[in-house]
Amino acid sequence: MYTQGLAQAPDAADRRIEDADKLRAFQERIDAEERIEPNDWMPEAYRRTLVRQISQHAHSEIIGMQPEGNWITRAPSLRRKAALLAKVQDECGHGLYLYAAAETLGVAREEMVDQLLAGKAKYSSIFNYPTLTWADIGAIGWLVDGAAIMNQIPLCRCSYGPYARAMIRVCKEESFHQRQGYEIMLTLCRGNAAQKEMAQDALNRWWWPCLMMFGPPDSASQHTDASTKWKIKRFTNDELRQKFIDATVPQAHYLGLTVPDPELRYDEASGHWQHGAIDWEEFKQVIAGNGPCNAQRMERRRQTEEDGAWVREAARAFAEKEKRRHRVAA
Ligand code: FAQ
Repeated sequence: MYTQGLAQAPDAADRRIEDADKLRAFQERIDAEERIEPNDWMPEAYRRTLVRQISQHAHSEIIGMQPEGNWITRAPSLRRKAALLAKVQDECGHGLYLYAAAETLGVAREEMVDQLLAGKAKYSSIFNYPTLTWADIGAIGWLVDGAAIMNQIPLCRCSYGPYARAMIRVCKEESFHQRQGYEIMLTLCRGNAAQKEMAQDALNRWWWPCLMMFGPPDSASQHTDASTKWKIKRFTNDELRQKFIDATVPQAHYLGLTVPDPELRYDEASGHWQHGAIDWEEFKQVIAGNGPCNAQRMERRRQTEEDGAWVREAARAFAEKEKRRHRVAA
């Protein structure tokens, strides 16, 4: 027994040294701005963090089709309908690239989808708010896509190659979405008094939830430190939120709209717009499942999964048939 113990001890110590060496070499690659690729060694915590963030991101894109999908049949013109249809399809495509990026980390798409359907995986809080009027479609493009771009441009430089590359295309498409949203708002604001009021009402309802999209304040963010060290995140939640506010307030002024924050003021010294307090209790409630549309969004997603079962079955049967055909040919 004693001999066995002696034989094992150096092995364990050797493994620890080897792991420490690998960890050091990994961090050196990150610090040198090298990209980490799927077959490279990576610490388990880095892999887990990426799977968590990328899968949440993918789920957000997929659930995020619902609020706008709600208005496809009611778009006010053929031009608006075509643009909205294309936008919603783009969001679906983003979800698919992101699931594919997460799969390179060894997690199956089915597993990620199961976690979402079981209520174990998160998706962005913003998609739990209702789209009550056509102006909400303008506000989502302008503000939600605007916030998404602010968050995702730095992700194009994320240390994990497949995620960073997926983000490049996603950002290009989000930028078109943001412009189509702003153009809807501009049209409404140049319209009659009722249209302008509709635009103002949409801004009133979407402003604060959009600020929450960037995540909890830095003081309460659990993952920022590790994600920054690994260059997954390049900016903190509060830094990105501030960048979004600074970019968006002048756009609201150009539209002739009022940002629904009585404490908002421009600080000459710092060159930033200072904002009032965010209702973090509301944020907590929404991510805990108690937002205005959480139940509806999940029910719709589960129903869609059920309705699509025959498509997946047919695709699997076709793939099997093709595999057999190739085997026979070979
Ligand atoms: N909603 O420690 P942190 C879009 C969670 S895509 C729900 O700060 P982290 C396109 C967080 O997961 C929008 N949960 O976390 C579109 C964590 O919980 P966990 C989605 C949130 O990861 C437009 C906990 O709180 N974009 O809009 C939220 O360092 C129009 C502690 O937070 C992305 O996912 C939230 N808002 O920073 C589609 C971008 N915020 O996992 C359709 C990628 C935080 O421990 C129509 N993700 N949580 O259980 C990220 O950049 C980061 O994950 C953050 C959060 C910044 C969201």
